[in-house]
Amino acid sequence: MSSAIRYSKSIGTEDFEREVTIEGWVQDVRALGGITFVIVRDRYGVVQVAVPKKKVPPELFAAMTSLSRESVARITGVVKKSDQAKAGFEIVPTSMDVTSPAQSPLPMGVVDKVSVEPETRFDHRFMDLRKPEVRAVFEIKSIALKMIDEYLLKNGFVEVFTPKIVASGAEGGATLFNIDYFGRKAYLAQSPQLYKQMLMSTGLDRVFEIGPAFRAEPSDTIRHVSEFISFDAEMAHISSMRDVLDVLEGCVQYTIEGVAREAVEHLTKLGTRVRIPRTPYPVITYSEALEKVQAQGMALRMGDDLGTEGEKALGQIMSAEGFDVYWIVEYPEEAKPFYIMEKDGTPFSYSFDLDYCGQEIASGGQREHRFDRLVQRFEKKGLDPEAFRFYTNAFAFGMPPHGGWGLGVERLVQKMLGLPNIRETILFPRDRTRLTP
Ligand code: AMO
Repeated sequence: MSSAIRYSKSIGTEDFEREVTIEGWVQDVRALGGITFVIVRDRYGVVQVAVPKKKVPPELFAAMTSLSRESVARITGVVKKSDQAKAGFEIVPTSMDVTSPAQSPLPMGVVDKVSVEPETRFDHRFMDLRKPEVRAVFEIKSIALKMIDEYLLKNGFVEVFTPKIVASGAEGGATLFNIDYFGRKAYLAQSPQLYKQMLMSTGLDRVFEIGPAFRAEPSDTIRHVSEFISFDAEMAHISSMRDVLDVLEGCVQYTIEGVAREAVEHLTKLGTRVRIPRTPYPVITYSEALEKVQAQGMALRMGDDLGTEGEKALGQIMSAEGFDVYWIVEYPEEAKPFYIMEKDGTPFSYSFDLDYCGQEIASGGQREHRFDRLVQRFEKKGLDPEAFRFYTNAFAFGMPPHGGWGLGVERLVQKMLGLPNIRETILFPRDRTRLTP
């Protein structure tokens, strides 16, 4: 806000009997005859403006009484102590300017108690976001991203940006979005996988990227969208996959603790608290996870994806043991992409998922850094290594052992705040049916 305009939360007892100017959305107008109350909302809260008919000019009284809801008004007035107003004060106006009138009827209510269909909310997201509890999620998401940055920069990581228009996918053909690149076939990046790995051969040995990732997800679920923010990292010169787990565990814990500490105001608006996960995060192998969910009666076989239901069942088992966040490691090699290192002599791989209350939030692993073995893995997966020459080249001329992860930022925020649907953590979600707003 400009220095002349005050936020609701900045006004206090020291302002009593002084003149201030506020600007915000007209949340409510209550005309009681001799006095009109106008509730003005800004980013941080609301201010009650009291307009006594006898004490203000008639034109001002008439203008304030006929304000339409959700108009933006700039109001100058004197701050008066008030025991009736929630904030302990109210403003008696001396002038008012409607900086942007709102048409009526409104496409949806902002403070009405009636519940609005999700589709209506997302169709009019600008209006939906006027609700403090809806907006609070994005204040919290921003704090979470700051925590991630802080932790990684402290730990020697360099922030990088890799192309989002790419020539080949890394996460399977099924979820690629095709684009026409000057007559050539190209795709929207599903993940920075190939690029962050190539950087490991350069000397930039710890990198991270927080940016959009695109997946043509065919299914409508509460945890899949077609555009999400992926927090990726890659680190070289590792001794084992455990080095990677340590950094990601440190980062996730730092982020959750940081949000619990620094986002209190926004968490209160949302009516929630963040539970601090117990550390160290327990490590269970895929085989153990499978046994645990099989014991609950789920018909999963070795090699099967745990799936939404399996992850949920495991979440309940782990939470009963006091753990909200836990590792699942060593998935079958068959289920993992070409870039994951095999655990020789077993059908498993050096891979992991990080699950938070029954939902995968990150996956990663140690990568196959040996050129010959990488080529074999391409062949095993039925992929042509030549098509990935730009990537495999980086392995033919000196590539240190390395590993990393991709974490869905929205899934982390969703789980941290206990939100029912990932879309609540995205300003303008993209899914199979939604391309606007
Ligand atoms: P993966 O495909 O498991 O791994 O994705 C990593 C994380 O990204 C999030 N995510 C999604 N979030 C919302 N909507 C989606 N459609 C969606 N798809 C994925 C999840 C998931 O855990 N390259 C590897 C990572 C690596 O090995 O470094 C990868 O992309 O939270």
